[in-house]
Amino acid sequence: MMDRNYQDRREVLKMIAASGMLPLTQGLARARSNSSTQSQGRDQKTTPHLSPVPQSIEKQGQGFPLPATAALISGESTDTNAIRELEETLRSADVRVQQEKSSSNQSGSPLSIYVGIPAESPRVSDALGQLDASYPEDLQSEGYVLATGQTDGKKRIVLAGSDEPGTFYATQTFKQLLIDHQERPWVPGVMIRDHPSMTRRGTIEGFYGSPWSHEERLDQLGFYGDVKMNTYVYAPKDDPYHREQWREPYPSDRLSKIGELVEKADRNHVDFVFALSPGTSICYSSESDYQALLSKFESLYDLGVRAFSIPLDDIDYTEWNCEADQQEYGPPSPETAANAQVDLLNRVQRDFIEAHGDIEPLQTVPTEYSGLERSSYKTILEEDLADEITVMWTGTAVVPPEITREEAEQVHDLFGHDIVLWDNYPVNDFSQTAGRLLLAPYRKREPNLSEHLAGIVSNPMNQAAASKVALFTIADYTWNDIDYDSEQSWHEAARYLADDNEETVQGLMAFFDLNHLAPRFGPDPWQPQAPILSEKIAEFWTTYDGGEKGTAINNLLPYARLIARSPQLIENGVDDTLFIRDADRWLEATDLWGDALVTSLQMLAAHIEGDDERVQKLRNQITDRVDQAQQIHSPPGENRVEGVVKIGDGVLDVFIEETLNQTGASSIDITH
Ligand code: LTM
Repeated sequence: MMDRNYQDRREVLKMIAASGMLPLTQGLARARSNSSTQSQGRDQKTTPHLSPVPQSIEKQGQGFPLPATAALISGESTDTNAIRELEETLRSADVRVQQEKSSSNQSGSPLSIYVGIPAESPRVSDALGQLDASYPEDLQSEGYVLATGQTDGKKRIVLAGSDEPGTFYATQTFKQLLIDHQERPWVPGVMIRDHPSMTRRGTIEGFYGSPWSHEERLDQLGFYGDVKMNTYVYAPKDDPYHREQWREPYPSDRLSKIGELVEKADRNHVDFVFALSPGTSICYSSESDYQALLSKFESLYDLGVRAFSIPLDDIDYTEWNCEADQQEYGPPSPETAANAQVDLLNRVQRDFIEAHGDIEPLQTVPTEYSGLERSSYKTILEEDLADEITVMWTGTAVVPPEITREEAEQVHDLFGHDIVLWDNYPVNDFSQTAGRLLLAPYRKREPNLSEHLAGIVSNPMNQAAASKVALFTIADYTWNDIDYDSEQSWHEAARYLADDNEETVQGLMAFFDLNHLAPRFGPDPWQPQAPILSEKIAEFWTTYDGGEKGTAINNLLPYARLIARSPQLIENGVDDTLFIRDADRWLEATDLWGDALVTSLQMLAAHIEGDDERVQKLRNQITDRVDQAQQIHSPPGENRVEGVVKIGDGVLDVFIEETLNQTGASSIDITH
């Protein structure tokens, strides 16, 4: 086992930033992601922001400024994606790169960067030794060691992966490591040993409503590379070729688009998992149905897909789709459905997955996909489903209030198979989510679920780019579920979107807070609305009711102004055009609600001064803004359930209503 370093990694990062640094004068264009996020006008980056948080970081020496030239030494078999990422990072930092293969002699460059798998590249292994960086023999798959330092007057950077994805992830971390310095970017002196807590980390496009566009999917796959997610399950409920017309082959234009996705996924070390949901109409005992399923899978195999899923969620197992199944399995029931499903899944695992020999084990979503109650359906899966098949589970409910380690252990025992959590967050396809963007961080998942879960895939919103806020934090959790800090991760998500521009980060955080509510199937959300604003409002009333009315107003006013300015800050500071497009109507509503909030405080001030005329004018302005905000609907055709756009509902509107009630004889109901 690798030695775990339980020091607070963020403290180490601060120490790294503080050590040996000269005053900062000049920014550098941060080497950016391969997703569409490209920001301008970022502030000085004086501390590395490493997200996901690595398992172990140690400070090692002072670091050094990145020279203008560097020798890049890679092995013959070094991952080309890692090399591409590294070259891009170096190019953005104005470093001229001289390529060297392992066999050639050492160059005279002031900096040598070694990249590859030590077991395959002796020079990578030697360079680790020169930096006194031990490489754990048992480093897990997708793990890496990143070491920087100077010995014998020579600067060295080593990016050593346990495998190709590990090497790629080392380059992603290196990209985040560089900080701003006087003339040149600064390479902090570090020794990072890292690996993921969970094997599967990613998303399942498994919602109802408008599927993601091709552009959105390509953008997502680049983003997953940035945040070290490795799984994208293609399962959009409303793609007819995935579910209702599952037997029909994809038309060639659609197939070629999927081919592009597979390629982009490969470039980012993401497994493109193709899912087919035949459950609404399949006749389990029909050979022609089985062959239709197989030939659909084969057509995807030919495109390069090497991971498959058969989700059987949201189907009726109290009826068969054909008479032949009644003959074969008996009257419809959960048990006979389980038998038929097991036959299908095992046959695909054996005849397709194992026959090819280069495909990952099959994944499935059972019809009973939530809860922890024993049932004969689950017992049949536990006993008869081929051992290799991975089972997805959504938690104690379709949208669970939390997930504990004990529950994770129970579900593993219940199904007796590898369990991947299909987490229905931040999906917004059910009625309680109408009019909402869900922008809270990932919370209420106990640390160390990785002890019992093989992974987590998030079911995101129809709004792909807006889902990046939650997904960023889920990536952080799944990579390192012991050290995960939801608040910190949430800020890092804002920083990622804002490209480190602090004002934009502030605007985003205010906006995220107003879209924090995460509903369940029922009246009680599992994450509350606007916790930051709620706290500020509670403080406001304590001070106001304590008789310090002016102080209360002055204390809240700056935050109210930040809310009112946040749409502009975001539109100017976030270069991810897909995010801006997704958030467009919510930004428009925030503009109006923010203005109403500021005006409500001005109205209270006028009321205290006894300026009744101004109070009336401001009252009218508030009701006008609120009326306008309540006309804004979620984009037509996007979500399964549409509605008036919700912004800070239950907090912001209630506060404004209370201020109106303070200043007028008649009470007005303006709540959402
Ligand atoms: O959660 C599962 C396994 N299936 C469906 C999803 O397709 C849907 O997006 C979510 C949220 O409404 N609920 C489901 O039951």
